[in-house]
Amino acid sequence: VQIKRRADYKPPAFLITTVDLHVTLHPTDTRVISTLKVTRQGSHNQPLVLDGDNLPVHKLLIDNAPLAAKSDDNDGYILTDSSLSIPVDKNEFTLYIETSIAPDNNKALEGLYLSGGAYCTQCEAEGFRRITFFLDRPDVLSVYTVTVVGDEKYPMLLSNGNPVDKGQLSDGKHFVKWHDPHPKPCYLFALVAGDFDLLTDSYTTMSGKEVALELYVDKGKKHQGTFALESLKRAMKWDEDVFGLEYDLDIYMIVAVDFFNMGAMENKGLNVFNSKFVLADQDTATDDDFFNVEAVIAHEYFHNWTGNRVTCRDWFQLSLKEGLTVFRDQQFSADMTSELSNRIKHVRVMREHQFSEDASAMSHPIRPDEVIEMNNFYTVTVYDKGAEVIRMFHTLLGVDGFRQGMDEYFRRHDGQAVTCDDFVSAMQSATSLDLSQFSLWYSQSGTPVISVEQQELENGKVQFTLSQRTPKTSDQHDKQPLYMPINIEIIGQGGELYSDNEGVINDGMVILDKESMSFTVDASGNVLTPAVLGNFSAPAKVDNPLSTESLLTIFKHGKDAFNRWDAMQSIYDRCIRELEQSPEASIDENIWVGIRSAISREIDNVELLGECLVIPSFETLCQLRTSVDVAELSKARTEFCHQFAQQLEAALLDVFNSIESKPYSYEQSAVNQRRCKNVVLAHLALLPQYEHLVTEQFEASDNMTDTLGALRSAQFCRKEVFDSLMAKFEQRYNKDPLVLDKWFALHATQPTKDIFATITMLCEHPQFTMSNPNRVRSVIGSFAFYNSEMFHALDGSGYKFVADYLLKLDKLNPQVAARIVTPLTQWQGFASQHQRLMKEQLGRLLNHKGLSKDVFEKVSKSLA
Ligand code: B3K
Ligand code: ZN
Repeated sequence: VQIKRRADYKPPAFLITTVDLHVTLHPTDTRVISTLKVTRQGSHNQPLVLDGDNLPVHKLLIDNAPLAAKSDDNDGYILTDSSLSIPVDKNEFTLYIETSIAPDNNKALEGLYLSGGAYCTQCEAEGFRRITFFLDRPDVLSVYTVTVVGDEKYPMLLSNGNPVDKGQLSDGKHFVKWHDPHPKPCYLFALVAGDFDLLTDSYTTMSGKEVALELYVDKGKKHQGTFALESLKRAMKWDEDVFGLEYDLDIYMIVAVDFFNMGAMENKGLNVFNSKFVLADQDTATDDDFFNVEAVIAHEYFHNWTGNRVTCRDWFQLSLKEGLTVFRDQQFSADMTSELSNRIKHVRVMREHQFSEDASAMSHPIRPDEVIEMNNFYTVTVYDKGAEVIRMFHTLLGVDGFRQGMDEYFRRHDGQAVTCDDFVSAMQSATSLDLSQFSLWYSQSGTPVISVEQQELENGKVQFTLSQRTPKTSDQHDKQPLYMPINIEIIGQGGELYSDNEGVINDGMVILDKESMSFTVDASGNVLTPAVLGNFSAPAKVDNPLSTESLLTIFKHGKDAFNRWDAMQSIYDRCIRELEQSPEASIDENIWVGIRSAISREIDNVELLGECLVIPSFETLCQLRTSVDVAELSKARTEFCHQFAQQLEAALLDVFNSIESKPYSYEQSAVNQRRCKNVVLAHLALLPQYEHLVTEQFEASDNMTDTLGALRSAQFCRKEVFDSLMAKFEQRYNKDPLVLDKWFALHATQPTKDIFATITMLCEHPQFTMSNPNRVRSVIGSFAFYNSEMFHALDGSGYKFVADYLLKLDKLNPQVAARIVTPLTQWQGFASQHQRLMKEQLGRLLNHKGLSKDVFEKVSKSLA
């Protein structure tokens, strides 16, 4: 295997200015003819070396002159399983290449493949080389003209840009020709052929241009597409309002397919989506699903500017488009739904998944330096931490400064393939702050820890010291101090806010740019509570040893709703720690008193209350501990949940009863109510006397949110109750795989001893197939990521089960296998008995002959 390094970047030796593709579809013999206009860059006499992944050459012409393969007596092309080297001395020429592929045998879902009877493509990051020979790198931009030929079975033949011609062919086939005037890298190429239901609409842009909107879904699913289409229009409007960015083609198409490795793909003018992020109606989609559909539709749309118009120079720069686009979709979602729940949602992702990535052997900066398989770097670090870095620009520059920086970015780089440094430099032009230290966020990996100390001085002064330290990571040992905006509130017992004597706190924010900094506050005898890193103003951990009293003060008086939620989370964490130390302990009555009064005070603020009543997930708790013994931590968490339900029974019941069920609508106030009610139901379900609430909600529900809420709660009820509701659910949704995925996942996350029998049963379910990533993720992925107790069972059976499965899956779909191997590679946080067993399975994987480079990269790093 070959390691690619960011430092080795070289500009392309040739450019391809235009591409003419002619694709005649066939399941096992699709013919691809490409005609490329090639120009040499600079003066050199290197051959033209194209990428091509196991492709044959049927015919090759240079300016119409045939070229044969190299032989002893002629200087022809050299074909390997990954490249095609063409000796040529012209500076400008037309290259004609005929090749062929077999979409029906393509189970890796990269390149051109068949998804449930429709042809579709996925080219990012390096899939175009599985379709035809090309300079498969993002800094080669070309204008595409594509002719798609197919039988009548596929009435819809789509590609990027605008349709310019179509017609019938003599052999019963037909064709459509597409032209995309915007030069693009080949990873944005797409082709789709199939028979779909079509939803159409239109959008008038801010300059009055009419854009046709087309959404293609499986036959019979038309009614489930309206929400996605409405979301698209909201996203188009938002990008005009907030960033002044307008759409640039006459048509915008979205196709939903069932077989897809990730969420969606932003191909120019022709997005291809996992149907999970398109189809939604009240009977089949939860509020979270609706949220995700809107967020992903927006994300892909926003890529049209941040990704397509301005793209990446090389794949190490991925966060240039992904971090920025995630930030944009987060801002959009916050505007469409609610700022608070959005922030909490995204911070949970950081704390559960990004922090664990940083603590593992896959730790990398948001701009990685070394890559074996690029697909392994579509990570929470590049995406979500990347978005947090953009958020810090936004914090530091302010709304207007950020907008100015963005305008400058587009002014300088529209139509180019650029780097993260180019982005920083555009931002730099919009601020008087010096961003050079800040840009360390791009190159330094790891999660910084901010420590807070408080020291009483004479004459009633208190000195606060903030210090930062980034623990070394597997990829980097030496760490430097980062430039961090830190939101801070200094709160007195009665809720009064204090300011500092030195004036380092500005607008509730301090800049920490050294190892440590101090400031003093006149406390005049008062107890002060510092709430630090409000709103998660930097992607860091905080070590702020506060008393329960102080945490309750933050909850009671904090200005920032996020801080209030966070204080509650710390209280729960602290209680769970106590139970870890002494399992028989009962939690201090004062805490229950505090929570009870919090509940009664906030009973009308269902949004905050709902979030505050969520106990931190097992995964989040792991990130706050070292050498986790899974059984011990689970036991303590479960014990805390039981005490929580018992101690707060009356208060929880009050909340439950105060929220009346209304007919379903997806609007924020209703979403908040359902959320809060379902959180409370899950607590009450731990008490046998409330089992009936669960079954009643299940029976009465008119929407998937409440139905699934009831099912989740039923996980805590008697087994008979759970089983019978699950059976009813399966019967009702037997024909809908996307809904069944929820059912699969609930089964796979049950912490029961017979889990392997259950999973085997799930894998034999008529709706299950290993070739569909959504199914695999819902069964095997859910088990590995979220069934911590059984995955980490100390007889090693969970680890072995996952490894066994991955060995089979890897042959079919390496990308998905490499995703699911993640929990196994994150052994660093666990106790030694876990580590040994996890490494044993990683060793088995590593020794396996024919392992994909996707899985190899993660497993070998993990064992290094
Ligand atoms: N850019 C794609 C992700 C491609 C993943 C390739 N393995 C979707 C997105 O981030 O919008
Ligand atoms: Zn993206």
